[in-house]
Amino acid sequence: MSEQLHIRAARAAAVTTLTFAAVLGGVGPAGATSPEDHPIEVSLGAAGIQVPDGSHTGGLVSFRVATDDASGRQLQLLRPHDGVTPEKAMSDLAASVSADPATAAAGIKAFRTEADALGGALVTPQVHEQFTEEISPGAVYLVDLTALRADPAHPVTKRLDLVGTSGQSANQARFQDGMVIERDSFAGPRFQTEDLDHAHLAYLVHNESTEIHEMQLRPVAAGTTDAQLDAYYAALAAGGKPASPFTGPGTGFGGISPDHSAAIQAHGLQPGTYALLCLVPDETLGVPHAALGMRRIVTLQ
Ligand SMILES: [Cu+2]
Repeated sequence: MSEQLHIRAARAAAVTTLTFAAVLGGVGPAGATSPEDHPIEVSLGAAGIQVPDGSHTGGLVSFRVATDDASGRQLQLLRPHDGVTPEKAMSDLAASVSADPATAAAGIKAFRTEADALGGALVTPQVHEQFTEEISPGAVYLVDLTALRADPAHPVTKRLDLVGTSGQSANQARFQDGMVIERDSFAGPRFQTEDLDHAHLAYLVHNESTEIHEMQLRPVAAGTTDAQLDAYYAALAAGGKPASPFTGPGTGFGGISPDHSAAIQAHGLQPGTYALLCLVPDETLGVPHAALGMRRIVTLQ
């Protein structure tokens, strides 16, 4: 199937799934405002994870994530499956961010079977990220993945109880201007993009792969090519210490489980050249998916 045909088929499948869910869930109250206009504001930093008090509803749920940490921070949202404790899921998530490939591979594989990864956000003081998806009522957990990497034994987390439902479903989300599909290929996991060309627009991210993936945008110098990015990863794989092509911390969307979709939008992201990367470890090899080819240079206006 050609890339364009494949993207159209994937979009149709995603829309069909979302429409079906909407029919089951009923139609939202007339005149209700979109959760995207009133996102749950999350801030990450040295003081932990801050979320406003008060009740939050399930259905179409939107988060806007910010940080005051100059090095940037990464938030991960998750929901353990029935019968799995949040402690168990978080301990395997902690293993997945280990620098040891065997530990990382076992950790991410166990985590995928124990919990739904519901996305997240990589943010800097300059770039806030908003993500919107359909989440049924119940408990979800926010995890500071940056803090988890630094101190796996002491997760910084926040439980959020989604009570009731807004009655709004994913197909009532705002129009998205393009799409990023995370998919498997014979050569390894890949990003497939459609109209990913503006820094400030909204995009639909859909994971049709069998593993968890994220979508980082790391700034690189203008004119950086895919061949240069490939050469960097080839040198790393060969055990070298190549000069980093990255000129700043990553922003973007955190890990989502297979068959999940979300709408994402960056606020404050500057036009420029970026490397689109997934640094989630491969379930077999434990190396980041980016090292297996899940990377691409994009230019955003
Ligand atoms: Cu990945």
